[in-house]
Amino acid sequence: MLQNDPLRPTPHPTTTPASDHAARIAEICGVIHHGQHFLLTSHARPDGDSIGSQVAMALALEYLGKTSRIVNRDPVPLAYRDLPGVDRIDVAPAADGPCDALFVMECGDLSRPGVSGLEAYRVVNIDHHLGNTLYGHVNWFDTSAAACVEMVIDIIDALGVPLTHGIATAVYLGLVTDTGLFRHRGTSARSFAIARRCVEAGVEPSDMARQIFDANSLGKLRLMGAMLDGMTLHADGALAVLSLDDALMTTTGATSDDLDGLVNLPLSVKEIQVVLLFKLHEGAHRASVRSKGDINVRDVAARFGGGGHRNAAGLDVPGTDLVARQAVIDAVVEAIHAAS
Ligand SMILES: [Mn+2]
Repeated sequence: MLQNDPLRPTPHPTTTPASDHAARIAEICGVIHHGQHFLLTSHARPDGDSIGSQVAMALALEYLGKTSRIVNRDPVPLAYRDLPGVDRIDVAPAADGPCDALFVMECGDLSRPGVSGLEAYRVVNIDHHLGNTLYGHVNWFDTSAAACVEMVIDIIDALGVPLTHGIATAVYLGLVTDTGLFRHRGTSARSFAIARRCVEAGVEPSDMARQIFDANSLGKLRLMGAMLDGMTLHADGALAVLSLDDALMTTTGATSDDLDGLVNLPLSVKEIQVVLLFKLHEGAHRASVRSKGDINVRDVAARFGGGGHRNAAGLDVPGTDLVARQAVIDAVVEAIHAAS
């Protein structure tokens, strides 16, 4: 590749140029071939893509005769616990012991896992979120990937590891959860090609969908009802605001496991373009934002020190009172107006 080619477009500063992807994959394969024992981690409050990426990678390493340990700060969401390989995830506050490299999947920076001791290791950073700080000794960053597992399967292919049923299941988990069953922006021909390969490797789409998406607890259903009951509309009905707190969770019998995906509920209404969910939970005041189309909620989150994707982001609310909430609501309304 011609580094100094004047005709070569200047890449986005936080995006691996398309021509570098093969080089990054080769670099990662080199790290794997030269090592024997690896650590893997991903972000706190793991989702399907972080679980799928870690398990797929661990199973590929195992196929190559390598050993690995997955360390996560928070437990695997209930709906994913019975999937193959998921039982190898250790929930621990710190990573320790020797390893040849630490794979950090799906994390914009090294604080996202919420696991201590990570700085001590040779870090391989694999991520598809805008805003990655390009930390680590090796980093591969691809915002065109709809899910981190789309990157992991490229590594697995480059390693020459076959798509076993276990790996295919983990990849499919990441794919269907991060694309919202192939509905979210970023879903591409690449996503469907990978899905096809997973199905050819024995994944049953209807069984997986039932296991992953029809696995709610009664507490979650009750929490949904209570939250929707308290929903308010703003920006002429384009913005729905939901909120929950520990008291509501106790009344409804919901647990932390039940919070996943709740923010998306109002998006099924045609007129609603953005959903803002305030969560006053376990002493933290967080907000999740989801949007449709061109409404950029990542930029809104960034104004409050948060991050994410254009259509899905999160932030820490700067205070627990209504004034703090209103500041976030105002910023979202501004983003709605900017996009219209
Ligand atoms: Mn992801």
